[in-house]
Amino acid sequence: MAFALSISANFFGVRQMKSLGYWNKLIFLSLLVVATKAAATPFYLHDFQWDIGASVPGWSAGTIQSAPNPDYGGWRRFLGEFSNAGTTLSLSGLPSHDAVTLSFDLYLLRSWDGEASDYGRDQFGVRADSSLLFRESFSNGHPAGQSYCPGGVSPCSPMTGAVERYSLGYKFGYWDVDANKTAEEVMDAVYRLTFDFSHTADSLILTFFGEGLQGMTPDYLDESWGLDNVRVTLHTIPEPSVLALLLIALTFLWAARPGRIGETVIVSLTKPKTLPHR
Ligand SMILES: [Ca+2]
Ligand SMILES: [Ca+2]
Repeated sequence: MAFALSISANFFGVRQMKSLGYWNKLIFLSLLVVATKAAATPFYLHDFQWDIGASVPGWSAGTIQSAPNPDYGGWRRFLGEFSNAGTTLSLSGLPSHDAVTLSFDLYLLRSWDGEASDYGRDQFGVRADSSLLFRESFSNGHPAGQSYCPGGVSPCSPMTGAVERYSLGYKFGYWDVDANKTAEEVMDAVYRLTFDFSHTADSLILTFFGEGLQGMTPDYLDESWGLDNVRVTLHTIPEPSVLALLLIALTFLWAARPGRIGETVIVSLTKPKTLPHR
């Protein structure tokens, strides 16, 4: 038995929308779907604008730091500073979900050497539970470049893909690295990273780590990193009923395409056809 659905192009006020044009309506609906995902409430969100030196619940290491340069909104604080050991964020009690979006700002401080064979490779990575999400080298100036080259060929120039360069105010001195350079100079970059991955468990451990870093001693601050604006958002694949509603909406838009206003449409799973409105 064929399933038939009859709708009118006048339904849902399509006459009021027709001035938008068919493709504009389709784009509008698509944007609505995307916006629904974008507007999802984060399960975890932290900007680390806390008191300097404070630890943050859920994180295995790191304390609140304040960058030497202020941000336009006040003093820029973040979680850091880390070397190779890094830190983990442990989340539990996650509601039902099918996928996760993780995003954060990565602060790379001082002399990251990227692909250099002498002082590198200097890499940053992320794991979700036991799965490796990301591991790339970064250069804050070393001409060997870096492997993180979004949309380009690796290796690429230092700081490729950074959203900020020399903005945080962290200085590096060439005390015993290069006798020709004695002055300190600002050397830092900020990257905005986002990862989408499948995940259904009710707990999640996110591991952030460094590799190949010289590290820091009290008298020699070489290269380190920090995290800011960490956001974890959970997503659920739409239920079949939601997909059915979307199918009806798309069918409605098809019916409302230019020249079809006022017609009645018969949708059949076995033999789709249209009938003129009478
Ligand atoms: Ca912050
Ligand atoms: Ca290094």
